Amino acid sequence: MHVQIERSCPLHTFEIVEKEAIPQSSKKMMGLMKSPLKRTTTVKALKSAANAPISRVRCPSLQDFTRDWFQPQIPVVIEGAMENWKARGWTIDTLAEKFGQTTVHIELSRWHKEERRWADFRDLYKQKEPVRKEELFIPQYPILLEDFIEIFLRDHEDQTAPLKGYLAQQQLLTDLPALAEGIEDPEYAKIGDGIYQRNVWLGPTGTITPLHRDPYYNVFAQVWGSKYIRVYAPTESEKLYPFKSNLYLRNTSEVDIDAKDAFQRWPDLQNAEYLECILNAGEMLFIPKKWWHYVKSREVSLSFSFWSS
Ligand SMILES: O=C(O)CCC(=O)C(=O)O
Repeated sequence: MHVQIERSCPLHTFEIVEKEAIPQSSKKMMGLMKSPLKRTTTVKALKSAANAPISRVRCPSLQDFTRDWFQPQIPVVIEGAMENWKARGWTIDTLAEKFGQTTVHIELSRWHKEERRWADFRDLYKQKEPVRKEELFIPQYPILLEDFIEIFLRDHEDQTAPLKGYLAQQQLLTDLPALAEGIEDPEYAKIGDGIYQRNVWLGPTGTITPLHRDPYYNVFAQVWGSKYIRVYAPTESEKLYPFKSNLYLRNTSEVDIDAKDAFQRWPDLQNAEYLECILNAGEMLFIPKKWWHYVKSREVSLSFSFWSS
């Protein structure tokens, strides 16, 4: 019988790769690259595996991560690198108990009947005059964390409820140092110019962050629950119908990935190659800078994203 010995990720024993270990020339090249895929072998791997699962590695050393994923700009799921995070043992009760009295800001969405999906940023900026009486989407609704948990997370699996709440992209780690004690900044997120922003994402089943891209590297850490994540390389941009008219939506695609008639509405979408994964609790996903991503929660979920430039 083959017995596989599980290796947890002793990051502190890794030899730290100094920033200068990435030669200036390749840094420059990375910036200039049109295609994020420079190494021929990788191009082949991705081409032949269009619409394929994102590769998985277990606790790569920083050198291996830098060489195989960071420098060539290829997404990868990293397993086993969050073993010591206290927050993995927390529940919504722990959060309510520790931080319940904190005012947080959530995204509040109503069901968008015409589009047959929850409203989001796309509707906020697209709203035409006269502005709807009934707002479809409120981006920063203030609420006590314990109320958010009671109203939107606890026993709240009813997908037909009139409102969905999502604590999305909040920088709570600065306001709540005790929350920051539950996690550790991933070494993988420090390779570029250092961590620029830490975001907290806490929400019920079925939250959707529509297809968009950020000007940062993202080490996206899934603490509880799981998420379906789909990513498209920057080379696919033209097939993804980025909003052109609105300044605020330039990093966002018009495409509704879940729409049954998506290929009729956005015909080039069917030619866009993507990679996908289910990101489980305890796993991190490296999303290279400017890669498009679409994220949907499959359970009550807590994630942290570490953006670096
Ligand atoms: O988890 C989500 O809903 C979205 C995450 C995301 O877009 C990000 O970290 O940049």
